Amino acid sequence: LNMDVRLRQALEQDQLVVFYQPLLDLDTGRCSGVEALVRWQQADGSLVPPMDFIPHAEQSGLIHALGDWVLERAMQDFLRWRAAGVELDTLAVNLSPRQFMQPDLVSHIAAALERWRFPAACLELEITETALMGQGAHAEEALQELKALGLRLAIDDFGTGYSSLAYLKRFPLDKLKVDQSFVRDLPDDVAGSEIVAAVIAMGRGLGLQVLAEGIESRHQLSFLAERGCHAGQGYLFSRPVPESQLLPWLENNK
Ligand code: G
Ligand code: G
Ligand code: MN
Ligand code: NA
Repeated sequence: LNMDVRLRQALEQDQLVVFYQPLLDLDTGRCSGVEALVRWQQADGSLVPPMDFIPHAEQSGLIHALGDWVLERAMQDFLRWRAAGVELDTLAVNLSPRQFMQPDLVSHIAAALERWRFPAACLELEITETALMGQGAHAEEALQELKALGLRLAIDDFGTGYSSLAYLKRFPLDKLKVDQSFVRDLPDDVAGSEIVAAVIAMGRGLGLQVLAEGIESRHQLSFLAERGCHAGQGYLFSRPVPESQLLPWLENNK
């Protein structure tokens, strides 16, 4: 069977699972939220990473159904944690370029918020720079409409896309997620360190929250915290974990 058919079946037969990776406030060390990251669970229990199927879903158009599924599953999980008394402010969900181009994206998201009575201020959509570019006025309009729903917007993989910085002035953004490629070699890599420090300063100056991705070591963490990075995410804190492991992790990391 080809990938497209198998993936369609996976969606229908509930073979996709959403993992969650904690987002940490670097000032307080507190977990402020999670990023939802989809995986495809095979019959033998093994997990196919999103890199191996998201591009196919993008090509076939299945990304719309898949994206809706991830969003709604993640919303339900998040509401369940909150009902259990866990204080989380942020559910971050990735939007692929094709999802972002979809003309009825805004009404889709609005309907999902409504359906689950989800607090819009807790939802953060992650969009890459590349997805925003080459869309003319559409990108700005779509972002304004999404903001009008009350949710938050983050630039994912910041610094790696094909874009100019001009969009930072025009678009109603809330957060920059500094790509892990800049964080990986901190603090030894001089160029990388300068770039990260400058991005943090620029983000702060623009009133944006700055989150560093891919934090794996204490050295990276202290470099980032000293330079005023607001938030972080990475294996140092936690890998993306299945739903069942998130509450125990939160309990152990209060
Ligand atoms: O999960 P990993 O940990 O391997 O994620 C790899 C990539 O897959 C990331 O770039 C992430 O943005 C993307 N990704 C993960 N989950 C989703 C999803 O639900 N929707 C979209 N569009 N991309 C996702
Ligand atoms: O959406 P985005 O492209 O930012 O996806 C984040 C990706 O980074 C996912 O594949 C996630 O599993 C991965 N990731 C998260 N934390 C770390 C980390 O500390 N190190 C590395 N190498 N990858 C990470
Ligand atoms: Mn992301
Ligand atoms: Na990223």
